[in-house]
Amino acid sequence: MNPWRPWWERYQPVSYKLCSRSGNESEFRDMVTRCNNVGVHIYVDVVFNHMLNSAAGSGNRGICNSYFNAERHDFPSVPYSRFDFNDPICKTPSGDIENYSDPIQVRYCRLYGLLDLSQWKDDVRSKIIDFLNHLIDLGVAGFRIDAAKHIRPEDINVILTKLNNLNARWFTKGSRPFIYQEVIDLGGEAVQSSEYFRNGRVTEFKYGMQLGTVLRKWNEQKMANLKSWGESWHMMPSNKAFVFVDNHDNQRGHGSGGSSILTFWNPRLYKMAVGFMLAHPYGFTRIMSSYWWPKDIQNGTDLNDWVGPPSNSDGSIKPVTIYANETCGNGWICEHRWDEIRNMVIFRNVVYGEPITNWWDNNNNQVAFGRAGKGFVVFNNDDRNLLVILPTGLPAGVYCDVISGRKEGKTCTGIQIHVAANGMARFQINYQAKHPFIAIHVEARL
Ligand code: LM2
Ligand code: CA
Repeated sequence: MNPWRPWWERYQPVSYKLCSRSGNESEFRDMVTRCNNVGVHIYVDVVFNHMLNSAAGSGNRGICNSYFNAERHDFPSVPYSRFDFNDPICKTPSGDIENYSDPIQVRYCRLYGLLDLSQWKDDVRSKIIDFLNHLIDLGVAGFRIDAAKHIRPEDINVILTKLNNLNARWFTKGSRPFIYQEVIDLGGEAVQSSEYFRNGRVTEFKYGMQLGTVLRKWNEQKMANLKSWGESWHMMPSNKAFVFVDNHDNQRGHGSGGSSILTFWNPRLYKMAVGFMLAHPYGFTRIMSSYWWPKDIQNGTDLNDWVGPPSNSDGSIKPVTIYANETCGNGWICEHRWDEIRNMVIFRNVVYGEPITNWWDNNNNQVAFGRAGKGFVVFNNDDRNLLVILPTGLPAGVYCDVISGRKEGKTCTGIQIHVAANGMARFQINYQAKHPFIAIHVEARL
């Protein structure tokens, strides 16, 4: 393939066999079992809007050696044939989506030339349902529905109603799969996120774009403006929103979001953005975990935006090295293991369900807020030091800042914050600090 083994080959399926260069079905089953046994749930990125590119030719090039013939629309491993695709319905000259103001094109034409499946047909639906139910039976907890904008919400709905309950070996009887649909809606197109609300959560792409803009201080934005963060920033209702600072597409210039998106390449601002996201109650949050690639920006685009995960010369993926300090190596970034991010995930769980209280800002880029007596955060994204005494709403005590360190038994490896009997505490953040923010919560009290 040209380019060689791009990461996006995964978005061009030729079968629903569970086998990729990440492993085979028994390895997948083993992973799901081991993860579920320690309380880590797995959500599968499922691609059923399309198969591979119409110009991909024919052969047995799939990782599982499945035969396909793109020109004849023949995928015997599923099986799908010519009658299972939308070509007769799409009316554009190219057969591709040409105009996003026309919902018919968006749903029934080819996204980047990818052969577009007819999810309105029972035959196609039943193949998709069998595929998803197989994953559910193996123990997965839910799905990311790739390219949901290009599938009618009513077709997704029919598929979802036919899904099995989650595997009772790990989940409460009667549990339903968690669904998040990938719909890129920045406004101004025919298809809108709200059409998908009844099916589950929907990706809110404005979130990372706007938060990146604020932290970069572009368009005269400042963190103080985040006081109203949420629906009033033209974002969907919090209980529908699936939010993230970056994803596998927009961290490398694909998908949507553009240059304001923050990623691990900009770790200081990135940690602040992820920290803010996890501290703030809006939406259902996802954190990214990445691999390194040889980014090569020429005239504003990355020539290596296709490069897949760290691999050997035969294409096999390199294992994740885990160092003594629990971070990753061998090309794996593992943002989810960075102390500040991991500790903010704990923060989010500790303050879950509590509203924002005690908002403070300096009318610029120094802000602070609490979560109703469970936690408190302070950010300094100004070019000047911060020194304030603020009401935190927290019970009196000595707290360990989980950004500069962590609580280990009765001691704190980072900064200690003294909350007085009246809830007041003194915060100092040097603007040149490695991580210019502080987070304390009731589970990190000394
Ligand atoms: C998604 N959401 O709706 C994924 O988040 C995104 O990563 C997928 O695109 C997309 N849908 C289709 O599943 C990726 C990648 C594209 C890539 C496609 C198909 O962002 O760049 O397109 O997967 O592999 C590639 C080439 C493109 C070519 C296409 C078809 O980059 O130039 O278009 O394959 O051969 C002719
Ligand atoms: Ca479609």
